[in-house]
Amino acid sequence: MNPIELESSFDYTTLRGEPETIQNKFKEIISRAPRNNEWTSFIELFQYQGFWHSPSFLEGTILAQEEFQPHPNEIILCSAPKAGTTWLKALAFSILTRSKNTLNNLEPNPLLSSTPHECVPFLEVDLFQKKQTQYPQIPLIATHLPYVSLPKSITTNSTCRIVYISRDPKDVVVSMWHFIGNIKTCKNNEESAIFPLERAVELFCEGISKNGPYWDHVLGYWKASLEQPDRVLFLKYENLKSDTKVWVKRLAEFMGFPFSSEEVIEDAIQKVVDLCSFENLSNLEVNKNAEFNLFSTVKVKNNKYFRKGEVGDWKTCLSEEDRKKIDRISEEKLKDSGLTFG
Ligand code: PAP
Repeated sequence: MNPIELESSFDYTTLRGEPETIQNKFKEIISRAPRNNEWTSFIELFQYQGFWHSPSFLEGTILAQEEFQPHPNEIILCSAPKAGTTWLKALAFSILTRSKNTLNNLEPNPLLSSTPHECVPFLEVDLFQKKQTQYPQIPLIATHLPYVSLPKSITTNSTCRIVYISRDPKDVVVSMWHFIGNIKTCKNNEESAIFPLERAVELFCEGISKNGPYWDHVLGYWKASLEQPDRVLFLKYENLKSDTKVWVKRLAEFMGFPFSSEEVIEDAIQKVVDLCSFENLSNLEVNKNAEFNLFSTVKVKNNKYFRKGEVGDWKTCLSEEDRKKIDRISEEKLKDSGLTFG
């Protein structure tokens, strides 16, 4: 792809810095970056600061690195793609916006009519686009950026908090393969022939996947959470699945919006859990049939973010060889870190 021909959907007119300088920086980076288009033939991945990005996300990343100024109370929801972003967005949004009335359906709840991705914008996608974010007054932003690439305004001298969600890489690669390959069932060999799962696993293990290498992404935030436990909360998708109430309570405390004793008596935590459950969200009309504009040129069907929502779905489609391969990398990469998956 010729970078000059990239059609930008970002709004350079509102920047503090010089638009041309930033655009030139982006073009310069993208013209020199290693690239790979095996996951999808229409979106190439470009390597930047050790991680792989699609061009639009990369342009937004450079804009965010130059321009983003977090609000002191901002909460940044971080994840590698397919690790639980949609769920975390829903939970954090409903924790922040909860009221007796919304939780008891006496007032409209935005999560019932908007997909979680419309409720919480992406730093490197939505903030610098021409479109308006839907709830600008709510101090929540999400990002797929690795810790090293977060704007310095977030990582240095800032009071904003970071919540990270990780997931077993075997489930991440399977989820990503379904999402990107647009393949309906992993047992259907005919469809998987479009882009074989085995090749997806190979690329993923080489570190070539959106925002990969996955293990480095996780480790960046894991280390940050050990160094600054008051600023960085590290969650696991699997724990959230098995002990949802416990972790939602912990998440609310970390975010500075703990459940009051009155709310606990009224079972508000369970109501947040139920509202954001896979079963509830995936059956809402908005998440079943609507679509949203990821970029001005790219529409995504909301139901693509709700596939199975299970722990261990990899067992239905990964070969024993691929399972061993991923587990071996996890063992090597996480050695001495104190972190395990699952
Ligand atoms: P994104 O990074 O592209 O936004 P993300 O939300 O991280 O995607 O990942 C989607 C996965 O989360 C899907 O997993 P699966 O393919 O293994 O099924 C999706 O089903 C799952 N998911 C979405 N919402 C929920 C939820 N409320 N509870 C549990 N899992 C969920």
